[in-house]
Amino acid sequence: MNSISSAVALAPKSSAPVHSVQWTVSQVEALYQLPLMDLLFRAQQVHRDNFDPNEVQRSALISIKTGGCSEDCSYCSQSARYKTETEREALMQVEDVLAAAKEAKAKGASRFCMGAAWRGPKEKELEVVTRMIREVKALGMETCVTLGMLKDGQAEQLKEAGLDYYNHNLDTDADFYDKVITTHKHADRVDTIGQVRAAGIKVCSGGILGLGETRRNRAAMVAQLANLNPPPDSVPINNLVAIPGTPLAETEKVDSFEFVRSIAAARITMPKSYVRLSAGREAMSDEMQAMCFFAGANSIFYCDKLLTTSNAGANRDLDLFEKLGLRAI
Ligand code: SAM
Ligand code: DTB
Ligand code: SF4
Repeated sequence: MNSISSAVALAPKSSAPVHSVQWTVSQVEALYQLPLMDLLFRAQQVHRDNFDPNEVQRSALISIKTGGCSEDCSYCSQSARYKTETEREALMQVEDVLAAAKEAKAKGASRFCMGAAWRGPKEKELEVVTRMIREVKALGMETCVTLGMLKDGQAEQLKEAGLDYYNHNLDTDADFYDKVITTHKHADRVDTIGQVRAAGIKVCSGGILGLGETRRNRAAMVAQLANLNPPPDSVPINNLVAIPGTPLAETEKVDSFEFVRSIAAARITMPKSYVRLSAGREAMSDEMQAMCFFAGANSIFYCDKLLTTSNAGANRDLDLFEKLGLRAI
């Protein structure tokens, strides 16, 4: 058996109901272990079977509430526990968010994602966010918010306001989670994702690489995402942006090919999901980004700033898309 057919043989077993295709960690790890060219070829085949391979979706991102977060995520500039350059700011005004959405739409973004540095939203805060969602939606853009953990009934309020996507990352392997975050649990993340889905909102959930995790942890994270039932509609894969002052500021960077392999593993295990090449893109070469698109990434954050850190700007992206013959949507 050659390496591709042995990887095909490792494809997960499907059993009823329709969506319950389950991947074991070892099966995902076996994908990582393929020769790179075999892995890329297989990922590209899966990609072509499910998507136009020359199209990339663009989401703009804005921080509507920055800093002062109660949680202790060791990678985050916005945790109140670490001394970083990020200053705490109040929740933005609805009209300022709307102005930013209009600007993002004019630049070509199809989705507007609003992020808040909260453990979860309070009722009053959620009310303001629902107004933001209604106004952005009225522009004809898709809406996404990421507000932390939700309480009963909050996902329904967001749905009622017209929310399309809720971003809530699993972030890392369940078995590694407490090395990175102690103020909430991996199971809490899964619970919020369930609430979002039950309310009829599309799920955006992915993770971060470069937290000091092993390849086995990476494969486990990919399997845990793929085994959500069904897999997330959108899967952001972030490369750690090292933030001075956080516990992970000096963590060793993930090898570029390991990152590309992770994109390919996400593509193969979640064939119908949009895989977003997310944070960390500014530090990537054009060649590495091209390899990620070949491995099956078909979405990006398209804006000069992510939440608190800078992003590859729109002009660089448009130049790259032109060089690669990619169509931005
Ligand atoms: N507070 C909410 C939460 O944690 O879900 C929403 C905002 S939080 C900043 C959104 C996501 O950003 C995190 O789940 C994590 O994946 C990503 N993120 C945060 N800091 C990052 C960093 N320094 N590098 C890469 N990704 C990061
Ligand atoms: C996601 O997975 N990545 C985005 C978005 N969802 C909210 C956030 C990236 C944050 C990068 C670090 C910063 O700018 O603070
Ligand atoms: Fe807070 Fe989210 Fe940052 Fe964690 S990742 S500290 S929950 S803003």
